Amino acid sequence: MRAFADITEALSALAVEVPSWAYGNSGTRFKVFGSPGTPRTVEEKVADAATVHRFTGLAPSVALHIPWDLVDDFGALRRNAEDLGVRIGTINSNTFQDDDYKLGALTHTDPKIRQKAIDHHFECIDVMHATGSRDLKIWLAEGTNYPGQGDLRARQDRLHEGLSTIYDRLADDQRLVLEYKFFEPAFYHTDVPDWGTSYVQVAALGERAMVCLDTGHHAPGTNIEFIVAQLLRLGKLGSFDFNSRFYADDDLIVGAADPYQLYRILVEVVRGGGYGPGSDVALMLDQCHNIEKKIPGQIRSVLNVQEMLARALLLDREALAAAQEEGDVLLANEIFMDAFYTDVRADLAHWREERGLPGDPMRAYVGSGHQERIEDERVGGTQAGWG
Ligand code: PSV
Ligand code: MN
Ligand code: MN
Repeated sequence: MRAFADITEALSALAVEVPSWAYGNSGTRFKVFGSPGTPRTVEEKVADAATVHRFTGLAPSVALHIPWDLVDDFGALRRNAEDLGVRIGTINSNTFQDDDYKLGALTHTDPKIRQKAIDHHFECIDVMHATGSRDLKIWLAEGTNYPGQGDLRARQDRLHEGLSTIYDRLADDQRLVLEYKFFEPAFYHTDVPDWGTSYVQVAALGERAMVCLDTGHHAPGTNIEFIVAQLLRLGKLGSFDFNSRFYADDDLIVGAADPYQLYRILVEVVRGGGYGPGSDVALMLDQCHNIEKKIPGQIRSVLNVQEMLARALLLDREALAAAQEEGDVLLANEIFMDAFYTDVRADLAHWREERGLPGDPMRAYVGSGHQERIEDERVGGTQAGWG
């Protein structure tokens, strides 16, 4: 196995984008619990993201969701973020909370509704210009509930047409990332259910259209690291939405349900050149904190990514490759597991302290009094966007 000293420089490249909606109140279909200290404005969500960055050094950008995060002046929001030491990252569109989209948005049979959905994406691109964002992330809640309800193939054609129109509107330094999800809110079929469909759709657009992989959007048992390897091989992995799940799209803290899976994914990211200088894969969180405090929930999340990344970087790739070449099944697996089982927490604490960060960001946050302060100051925080 490699020594921790060999990976300290590589570790410095880690940047995990946090979602603005992680700071709002969220819940399930059954209940949204309000929590004290919840942001009342977009500016306060950005401030919370900046707090996560201040304690960890790992979260330099925050993703916005439009229209949840609509403000009058995105230029001012951008400056405000920069003053706090972070920047505005991915802009997420939203075509899932408008009655007009009940039967589809970009795939709807009515051209007026399709145009409305396209116009919404144009508005998102305007926001990107003001915020300096690179990525437009599109997740479409489109699909059908009953066999026969829609023409599956015609819907793909309309999807292509809509995506092309949106893609053509992007500037040369902007990208479109298309997220897939195998079910929900539609239950019979989803128009972008899997990486293959997302790949086919973005490949038809051009070089700056990529796939977004949300770790919670697969059927149980799916080998996600294989998808990562394949998309990197094809040069089409644009971004991740990290979270963890036990059953469905649970949006729990990344690495909480299955840290080994996160390790396996990050091994493929590193192996495929998806991390570090020269890579433009965006590592993002897409999570909600329904019952736990939100800022420390996000701190825990970015630390989990860092911890599993450190283990992935510790993997002795040369020894692994040699064992694979030899066909030594057990040795190869042992080498792979050795890095996973390495407890890197003390080394990471030291690494942080050397960089002027708290060795234990979770305890430092609790000790800082910040949570009590925002709970006193903020009365009447808003929901994440749902419900
Ligand atoms: C959909 O389940 C999703 O993962 C998409 O990324 C959305 O933008 C996000 O959740 C927030 O609802
Ligand atoms: Mn997502
Ligand atoms: Mn999701």
